[in-house]
Parts: sequence; structure tokens; C-alpha cells
Amino acid sequence: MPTAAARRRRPRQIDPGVSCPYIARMALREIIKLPDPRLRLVSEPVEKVSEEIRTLVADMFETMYAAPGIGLAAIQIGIPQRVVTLDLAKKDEPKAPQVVINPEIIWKSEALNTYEEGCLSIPELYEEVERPAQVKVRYTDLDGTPHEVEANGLLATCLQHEIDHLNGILFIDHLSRLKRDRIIKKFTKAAKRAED
Ligand code: K1U
Ligand code: ZN
Repeated sequence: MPTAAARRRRPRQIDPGVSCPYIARMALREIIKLPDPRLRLVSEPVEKVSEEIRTLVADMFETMYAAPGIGLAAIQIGIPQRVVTLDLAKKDEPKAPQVVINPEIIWKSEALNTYEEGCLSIPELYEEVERPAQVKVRYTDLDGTPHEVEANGLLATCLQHEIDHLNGILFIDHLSRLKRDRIIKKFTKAAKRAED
């Protein structure tokens, strides 16, 4: 425990940019929803981790935590860049923010796993999706350092869901055509009603 004198010496506010680069200059952005056609764009690779990309990442964390969600692709806030934020920490665990830039699946297992997925761009819909149980993903972090991660469980599912977003693919595309068409129809009607 710090002494009372040590507590008094502490600055009242920490500089968020120093303690955690992800929470500098954050802004909440709107998450675009089905049937917004931007969700079908193929996002562009990030050439350089610029100040603009750092601001985008900070905004993505703010937006993802507020939703709340465990992942977010930049296109979900209308920015077609190959940037993903993730945090798979449970409620009672400390935050575990991860930034995944230009991710590529370089290996996937033949074994499959089924997970009930949700999507912040298709609110209140949860459906079982079958995907490779394990994947190896190459990506770059915010410092521009390349990494490879072998993922299974929820991380494997979430990485595949987010990489799909970067390629204009939604989790409903993994369902039967009948189910997908019904979902698109329902969200298109809701969007039209909201416009009127
Ligand atoms: O990309 C997105 O739309 C985010 C999505 C990620 C995801 C969830 C489940 C399986 C695959 C990918 C979400 O975060 S949906 C919300 C969600 O799953 C959740 C929200 C709060 C606590 C726990 C989970
Ligand atoms: Zn999604």
C-alpha cells in the first residue's frame, strides 16, 4: 500500500497516451449495419502504420468496448483498411487489447469447430457457424512488427470472422441461402422503416 504522502505526490490524472497508446485521442464511431453496401467492400492493406492508423485503432477500441464486442474490423466503422481490434478477456479479467493489421490466414486445420457467432453489424442475431478449428495467422502490430499466431477456440473463430469482414464477407454468408436471404430481407425492411 502506498503511504498517504506518496498518494499525495501522485499526479491527479495520468496521461492516457503514455500509459496506454490505445486510449489516446479516442472517439466513438458509428457501427455500420446490414444492408449497408460498404460491408461488402474488400479492404485495402495498410502500407504504413501512420498517425492516422493509430487514431483509427484508438477509435476502434472505444467503439468496440462501448458496443460491447470482442472484435471489430475497420470497415464496420466505414473505413476500408485491413485493421482489426480484438479483446477476448472475460468480464472479470483485465483488458487484453490486441491490434491485428494486414492479417493473412497462412494455414487452417481440416478439423472444424462450430461456434454461435454474433456480429456488431447484424445486431441481436446469433447463429451457429462452422469454421476451421485452428488457424495460423500472419499479421503486423501497431509498431509495424510482423507476427505469426496459431489460434484455436474463440480466438480462431474471431480472427476468421474479422478477416472475413476485411474481404467483404459476413458470418451470414456461411449459413444456408434461405436463412441468409431471410436475414437480409428482415434487416433491409428495418433500415427502410428507420429511414421513413
Ligand atoms: O466483428 C464483429 O462484428 C464483432 C463480433 C465478434 C465475434 C463474436 C463472436 C464470434 C465471432 C466473432 C462481436 O463481438 S459480437 C458480440 C459478442 O460476441 C460479445 C459481446 C460482449 C461480450 C461477449 C461477446
Ligand atoms: Zn462481425
